[in-house]
Amino acid sequence: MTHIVVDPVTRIEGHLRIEAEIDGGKVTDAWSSSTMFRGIEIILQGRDPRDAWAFTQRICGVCTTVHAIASIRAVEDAIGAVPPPNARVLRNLIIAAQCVQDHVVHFYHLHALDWVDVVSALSADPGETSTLAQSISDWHNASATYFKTVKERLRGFVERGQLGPFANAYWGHPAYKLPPAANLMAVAHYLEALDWQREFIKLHAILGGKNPHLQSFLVGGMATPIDPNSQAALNIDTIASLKHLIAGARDFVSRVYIPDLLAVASFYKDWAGYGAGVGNYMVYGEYPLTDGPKAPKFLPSGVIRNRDLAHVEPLDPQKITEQVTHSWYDYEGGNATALHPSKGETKPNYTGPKPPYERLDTSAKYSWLKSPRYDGAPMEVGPLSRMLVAYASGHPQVKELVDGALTKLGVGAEALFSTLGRVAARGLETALLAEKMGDWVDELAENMGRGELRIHDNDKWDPSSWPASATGAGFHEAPRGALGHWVHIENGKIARYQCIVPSTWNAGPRDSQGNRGPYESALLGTPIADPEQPIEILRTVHSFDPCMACGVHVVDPKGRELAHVKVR
Ligand code: NFE
Repeated sequence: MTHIVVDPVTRIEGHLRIEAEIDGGKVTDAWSSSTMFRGIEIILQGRDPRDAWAFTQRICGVCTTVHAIASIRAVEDAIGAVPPPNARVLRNLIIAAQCVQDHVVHFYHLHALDWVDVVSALSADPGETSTLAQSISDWHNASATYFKTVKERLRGFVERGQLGPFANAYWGHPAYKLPPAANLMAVAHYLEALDWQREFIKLHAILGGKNPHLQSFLVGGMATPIDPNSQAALNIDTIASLKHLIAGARDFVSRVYIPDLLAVASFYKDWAGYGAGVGNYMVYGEYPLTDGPKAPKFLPSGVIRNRDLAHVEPLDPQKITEQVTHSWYDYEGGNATALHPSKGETKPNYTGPKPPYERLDTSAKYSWLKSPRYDGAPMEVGPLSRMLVAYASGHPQVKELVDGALTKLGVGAEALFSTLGRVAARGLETALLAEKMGDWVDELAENMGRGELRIHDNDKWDPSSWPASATGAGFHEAPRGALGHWVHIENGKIARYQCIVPSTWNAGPRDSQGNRGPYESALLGTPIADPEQPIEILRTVHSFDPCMACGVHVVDPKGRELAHVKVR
C-alpha cells in the first residue's frame, strides 16, 4: 500500500490537497482537504444587505458574478423585492456568459493537459493534424500550414525554456493516449481558446462595466439603464454587439470545443468506467423564464439519488445542512451537529498539524471545507448534475444533446456517471447555453421595442419598507454547481450570512457518519500507473473543476491575516 499526497493540486483556483491510498495499482481510499480559510461570512456581519453582493462577489475571481447573483437573490427573498423582466433577462445573459466562458477555459486551460500530451505534439505531422481536424469540423484554422506554424511556435517555447503553463507536467506518461496529430490539434485550440475567451467576455464589460467583478448588480434589479434612444444606456447598438459575441460563441463551441471534446473522449472511453462518485446529484435550477419567486427555469431543479434517472425528486432547501465533524470549525451545539445554513455558524478552529506537514490526521478534522449534505446524503453538483436532472426531467434540447453525444461515442447512458461523463456534460451545457443566449437578447430587444424599460423594483429599496427581522435564501447555478447564500437581516443590517458553494458540496470531507464527499468517492477505484506521477487523480479531481478560492479569505474583519499556510 502506498500513501500519496498531491499538494497543491494545480490548474484549479485556490488550494486543494488530495491524499490517497494506492493498492494493487488502484486508489483504495482518498481524502480531500482545502488548506485555506474563508471568512467572508464574518466580514459581512453588521453591514447593509444591499452591499453584500459587492463583498461576496470578491469570494472568487473565476466564478465572478456568481456570488453577486446568489447574494442579491438572497436579499431580495428576504425583503420581498421582485426584479422586473429586463433585470431577469440581463442576469440570465450575464450568468450564461459566465458559464460558457468558464467551461471553455476549464476544458482547454485547466483540464485538457490531463489528456493532451503537449510534448508529443512536437512530433506531429502537421499534414496529418490537418486531415484529422478537417475530418471532425469545418473550422477555418485547419490547414497543414496553420498547424506547422503552431508546432513551430510550440517548439520556440520549448527551446527558449519558456514553457509557462506547459512546464512541470507528466509529459510522456503512459496514460496519455492521443496520437501526436491529435495532441497538436488540441494545443492549437488551447491557444485559440485563450484569444476567444478574452473576446467573448467583453459581453460582461458591456453589461457589467468590467470583468471580473461586474459592477451593475443591484438588489431589486440591475443598475444598467435601458433606452434605445440613449448612447448612455443599453440600446440597439448593444443588442447588435451582444448578438455578434453570442454568434462567435456558438461558432467556437460547435465547431471547436464540441468536436475536440468528442475526439479526445473517443480515445479515453475507459474513463466512462471511472470517477462516478457518490451517485447523488442536486440542482437548484437556473435561468428563470418568467418573473417572481415561482418562475419556471430553463434548467430545472431536482435531486437524483443512487444514479436513478427514472426519479427526479423535487428539491427541498430545508433538507440542506452542513457538518463540521472533519472541518476546522466548531459548532456551539457540538461538532456532531448538522446545521441548516439559515442557522449556520462560522467559528474557525484550526487543529491540524503545523504546516508543512507530511500527512493529515484524517480521523480528526482535516479540511477548511465543511461537509454539506442534502437529507443527510452527499450530493454532487455541477454541469453533470444539471444535465442529468434536465435529461431525466425530459428537457427536449438536453435530451437531444445528450443522446447525440452518447450515440457519437457509442456508449450508453450509464457512461454519464463517470469522469468522462462529467467532462462531456460540461461541453453539452456550453453548447446549450450558447444557443439559448440568443433568445434572451431577442427578449431584451422586444422589451425595448415596446417601451418596457424598467430595470429595478424601487418599492423595496428603502430599508424602512423592510420588516425589522427578515430571512432569505438565494439559489444559483454557478458554473461548478449549486450555490446558495442565506441571509438574516435585523433592523436593516446583516445579522447572519452563510454561503454553501459548489466546491464545498463536491470537495468537502467525510461527514459525521464517515460518508465520503464526492471527490473522495469519485477517486475510489481510479487506476494509478505510477504513484510518483498520479495524473489519473488529477483527471478525476479536475473533472469537477475545483475552486477552493470560493473557500478562501484569509483576513478577519479588521484585515489582519488569520492563518499563513505554506504548502510544500
Ligand atoms: Ni470560485 Fe465557484 C463556481 C462558486 S466554487 S469558482 O462556479 O460558487 O465551486
